[in-house]
Amino acid sequence: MIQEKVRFQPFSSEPIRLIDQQGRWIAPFEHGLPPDRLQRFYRDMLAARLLDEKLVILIRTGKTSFIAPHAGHEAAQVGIAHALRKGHDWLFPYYRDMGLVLALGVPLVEIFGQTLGNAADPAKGRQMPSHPGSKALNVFTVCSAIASHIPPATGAALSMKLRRTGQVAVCTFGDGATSEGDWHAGINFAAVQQAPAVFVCENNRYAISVNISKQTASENIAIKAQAYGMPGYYVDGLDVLASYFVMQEAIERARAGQGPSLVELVVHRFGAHSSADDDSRYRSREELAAERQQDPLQRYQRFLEQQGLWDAQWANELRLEISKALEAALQEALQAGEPDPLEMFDDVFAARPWHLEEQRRLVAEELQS
Ligand SMILES: Cc1ncc(C[n+]2csc(CCOP(=O)(O)OP(=O)(O)O)c2C)c(N)n1
Repeated sequence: MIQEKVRFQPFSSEPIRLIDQQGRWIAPFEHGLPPDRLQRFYRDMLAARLLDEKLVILIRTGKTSFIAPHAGHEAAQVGIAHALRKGHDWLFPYYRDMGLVLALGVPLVEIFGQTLGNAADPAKGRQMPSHPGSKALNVFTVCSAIASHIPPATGAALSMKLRRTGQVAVCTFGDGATSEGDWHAGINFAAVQQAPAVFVCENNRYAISVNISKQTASENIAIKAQAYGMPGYYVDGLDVLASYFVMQEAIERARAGQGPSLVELVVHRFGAHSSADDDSRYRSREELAAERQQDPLQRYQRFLEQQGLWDAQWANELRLEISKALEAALQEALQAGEPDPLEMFDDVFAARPWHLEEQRRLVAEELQS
């Protein structure tokens, strides 16, 4: 029964943490996870980091037009991905979740296709990069407008409840999104309806240049849940196992019909907000250097080392294997070529109305001349 598994207190004054900076397990319970699962967390975090590095190369070499770096969010994102039932539950992500969709199993070729906006993109190159989606894996396609996906996540969760599917809708967003009206409307309605949703804030304490101190006067984000009548968990999002176990508890709670939760995963944003931002104009390099000392990968590496599950050779081989997979997928995506320009008239409506037919014909003529 879910009650027997309850481990975490909502509204704690300190972030929930299971592994300390030195990599020691500090929780009052056994993690109980097999070695291959523990190593898998590391693998997925490393893959997320290497994907981020690859995206930086793609923007610097002009092969893509936009990126939203996710380095520093890996532990949170991998924790979320592992707590979901992949392909069964639904994920409503935001633009900084490339590490999350990768850990969830969205194929690298699709990720790069979307990044290049070419024919390898299942969404036909229509959106800007960092806007993935996957029908096969129940990943709701990212929309740029922050918090606009919160009411849809609530609606999907309500549908899951009414149809008794046993699914859960997990919805992620940044700290800036919590100031949007849609955020409040969606979360309130989910609580009123006791919908099986989990709302997850990847709090990196910046919304572009706006520091969290200018975003909210609340003690933290998790505490906002109190007003809506749902638990709010304040978690160290640089700790992959804390992120995983708290997410798992919130998801299972929702699945058992006990309603939604708000989970705040406190992370760092190591990169700029996006490729259109120069963060040195609003945060000091000293602040960033101090944050980099708390790299979530290194912390988890220390934990694995203490468990006898990490050595340099294994990690090097893993790095090589992932790098090769990234390069192979990128090459495959590059070879897909440009999408058919006439596809821009498809999917506006299920069927093309007369005026889109007309415009399509004019463009086709133009292309032929
Ligand atoms: C409704 C809306 N307003 C403004 C923007 C412009 N915008 C894009 S990202 C962003 C900051 C979001 O910050 P946060 O939610 O903290 O997420 P982070 O990027 O830090 O992960 C803003 C204001 C937008 N995309 N949508």
